[in-house]
Amino acid sequence: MAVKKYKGAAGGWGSLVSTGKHLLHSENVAKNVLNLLKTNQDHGFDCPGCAWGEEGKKDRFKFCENGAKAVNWEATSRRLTADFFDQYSVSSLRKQTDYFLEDQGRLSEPMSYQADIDKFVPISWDDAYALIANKLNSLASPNQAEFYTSGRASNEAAFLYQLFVRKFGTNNFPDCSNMCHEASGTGLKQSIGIGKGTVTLEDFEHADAIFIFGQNPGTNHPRMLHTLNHAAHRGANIVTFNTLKERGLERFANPQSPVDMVFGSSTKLTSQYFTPNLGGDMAAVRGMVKVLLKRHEQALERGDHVFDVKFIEQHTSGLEAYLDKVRNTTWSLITEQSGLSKEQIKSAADIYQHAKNVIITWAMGITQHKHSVATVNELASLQLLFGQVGKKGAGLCPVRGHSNVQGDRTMGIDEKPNQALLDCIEKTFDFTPPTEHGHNAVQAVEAMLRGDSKFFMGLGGNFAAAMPDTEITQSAMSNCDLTVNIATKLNRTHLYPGKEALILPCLGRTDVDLQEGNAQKITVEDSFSMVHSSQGVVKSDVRQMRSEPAIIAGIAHATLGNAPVNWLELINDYDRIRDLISQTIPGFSDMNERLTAPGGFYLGNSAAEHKWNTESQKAQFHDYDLPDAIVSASQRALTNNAIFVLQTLRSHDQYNTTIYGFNDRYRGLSGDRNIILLNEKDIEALGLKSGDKVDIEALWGDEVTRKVFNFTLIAFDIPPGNAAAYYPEANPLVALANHGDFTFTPNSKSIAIVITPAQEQAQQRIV
Ligand SMILES: Nc1nc2c(c(=O)[nH]1)N[C@H]1C(S)=C(S)[C@@H](COP(=O)(O)OP(=O)(O)OC[C@H]3O[C@@H](n4cnc5c(=O)[nH]c(N)nc54)[C@H](O)[C@@H]3O)O[C@H]1N2
Ligand SMILES: Nc1nc2c(c(=O)[nH]1)N[C@H]1C(S)=C(S)[C@@H](COP(=O)(O)OP(=O)(O)OC[C@H]3O[C@@H](n4cnc5c(=O)[nH]c(N)nc54)[C@H](O)[C@@H]3O)O[C@H]1N2
Ligand SMILES: [Mo]
Repeated sequence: MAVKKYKGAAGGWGSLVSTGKHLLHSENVAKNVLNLLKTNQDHGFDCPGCAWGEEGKKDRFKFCENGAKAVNWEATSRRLTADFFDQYSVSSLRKQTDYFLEDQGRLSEPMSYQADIDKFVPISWDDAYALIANKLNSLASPNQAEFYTSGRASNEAAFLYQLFVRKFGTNNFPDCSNMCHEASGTGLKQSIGIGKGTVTLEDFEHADAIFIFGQNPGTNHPRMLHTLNHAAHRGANIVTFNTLKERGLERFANPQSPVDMVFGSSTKLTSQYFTPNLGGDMAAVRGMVKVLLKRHEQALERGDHVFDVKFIEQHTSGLEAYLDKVRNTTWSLITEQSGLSKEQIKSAADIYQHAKNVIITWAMGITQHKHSVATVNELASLQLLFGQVGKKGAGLCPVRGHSNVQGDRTMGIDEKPNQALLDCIEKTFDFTPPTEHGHNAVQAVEAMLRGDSKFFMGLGGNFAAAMPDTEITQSAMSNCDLTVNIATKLNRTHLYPGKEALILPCLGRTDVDLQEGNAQKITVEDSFSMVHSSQGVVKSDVRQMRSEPAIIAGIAHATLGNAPVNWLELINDYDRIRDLISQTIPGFSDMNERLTAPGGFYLGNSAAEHKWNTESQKAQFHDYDLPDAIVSASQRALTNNAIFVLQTLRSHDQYNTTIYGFNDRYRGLSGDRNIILLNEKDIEALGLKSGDKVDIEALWGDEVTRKVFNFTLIAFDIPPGNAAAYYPEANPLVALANHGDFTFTPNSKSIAIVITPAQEQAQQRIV
């Protein structure tokens, strides 16, 4: 384990060196240089990295360092074949790291699990489809099957998947969004009547202030740094609320700018950086509103106003109840919970008040807490008070994770579908889809554990590693009769097979997808509701890989025959799938034609047009109390104050559960992922020192012991009482029942833990 403070700006030469290393590691250098030049271009593919949008400009390079890692990781020339599976039993593979599993290369033939020898052996595609169809058709109820989706699936794949599953008869659609931005969708729907962000990329060019909450764009949305860089150069204020001092939010050297690269110059991005306690953002925003409310009331006495009274009058409902709640929230609670002083909160309020146009962005630091929906409501309320929704340069911007997670939901991957969508499906396909709500990700695990659900299918992703309570989730998988994973790379989920199991190898975003000799394109929707096409460019050695739409169609055909569509015909030309999407999904009329426009087409946003699809038909203020403390007074007393709130987060060298390497460059950490960051004073108070090995136990009020062992303690710039460790290594600490109000999103950023010196006899666990 090495710790060395990172002194440079984000981006810069470090990014280029790292991009080069990952190119070499892919063993496909020449091809991948060409691939990178096609990333996010009109006739290329959508970056399989994040869901940030594309700027319209004709830049030659539209990829970032971490997008490059994603491309190289997928477009490797290494192939995982039956020989590999013959060498290793499943139990022996479990002892390997996540890095090892994925680094073996691309899955290249369908494999089936043989429990008697504990190995995967080859199976033909037809036999695999038949096995799935037989299992599904013999279930006592369609609700005994779970159909997971990870957000990389294209619109075409997602549309076919939901159609197949609904015709089969269930709404059991657990998806990665359940662990991710679910609270953004839920909270925004309650506040402004649509569960998507209201801004477009162009709005960033007109914002005077950009407030960034709980997000680490330097690592997770690096192309956002270019947008912030432009904004900072224009003189816009960037205000950051992040529990950690993240380098990527402080300074940026543009790797695509010759001046920055040659002269070593960089731009200061954040003008004010606040480090609230984990889960303290709602209190911080409440504090800002309290400051601004007082100023507004003083202004009223002079016959003036601070809030946008006209907007409030015309467009909103619930103001008085909300303001009463703000008045009644005490400063002592606000400062205690946020960990910020009244002065700090005032200075944030100053910037907010004096900016004409404000954008608020956020990600997992806001959405993975118990009170995430209420926090999203609070962010929306602040913007509504100032009419900062639906005007140029302003709005609400949840920055999505997976490159098509927003599109998958639009296509109907939704365990709680609205009736309008179901009516549209019924109209196009002439069958009545199920209306009963299905399982989200947590409910799916619970149902599999109980034995109520007997079948699991994953369209991408790494369910068993991404979900909390690792051991429990893994045993839920093993409890199934049949598990099926459609995947590009081997991962931990595949190592927890049901009684029977299949791994089905698929093409990725970068691969050429040939059907009937013609290259097909797919489509995705970014964080800004832009739908555009993506076409793979790598003519790789595909062996037996099939495209996701083809696999879904094959399974659907085997299970349902030609109902409600001729599945196999659709696959010959994906335009046919898009014609069905046009007929079914609102906003997608003439999809094939509109896709020909450079950059694709904009879906629109009702709130941005000041149409409020809420119950009151107005934008709605919500008057929640601030949440209970994450750590209770009795827990504090019981542990003699040696209790911390832990967040689990991403390093610079990973994509969710995919580990590219061990260098968390901007945090200056390398070599090890089993680490925990703590304030230096907290380490001292524990009687320990940086570098010591510790065991970490979660405090959750049930019988289960949740513990990870031999983590290295590291002193870090983090507020006292707060801690950070990597996901997925720390996932065993999150109880399945520790989830967000209204959403069931695991509270991956608020886990009460105690830390003790590592026991000598402690066994190292592999997560
Ligand atoms: N390279 C790369 N890109 C990715 C991903 C990846 O793993 N690798 N994952 C993709 C996915 S699916 C997603 S959802 C996004 C995730 O993007 P992020 O949300 O940026 O991901 P996290 O690493 O979880 O980072 C959370 C950030 O919020 C801060 N934070 C945590 N809790 C709090 C809090 O309570 N308050 C405040 N103010 N700050 C807090 C943390 O310090 C950290 O900087 O990125 C997407 N893009
Ligand atoms: N503790 C903790 N847990 C978390 C989080 C956290 O911050 N903390 N974050 C949560 C979040 S935000 C998310 S989104 C989830 C992510 O959960 P998932 O989306 O389930 O996980 P990923 O790691 O993105 O999935 C990686 C796998 O996807 C497969 N794959 C990659 N590309 C493709 C493709 O094109 N097609 C197919 N079919 N398969 C492909 C590969 O086999 C790879 O191993 O994890 C959540 N879990
Ligand atoms: Mo995510």
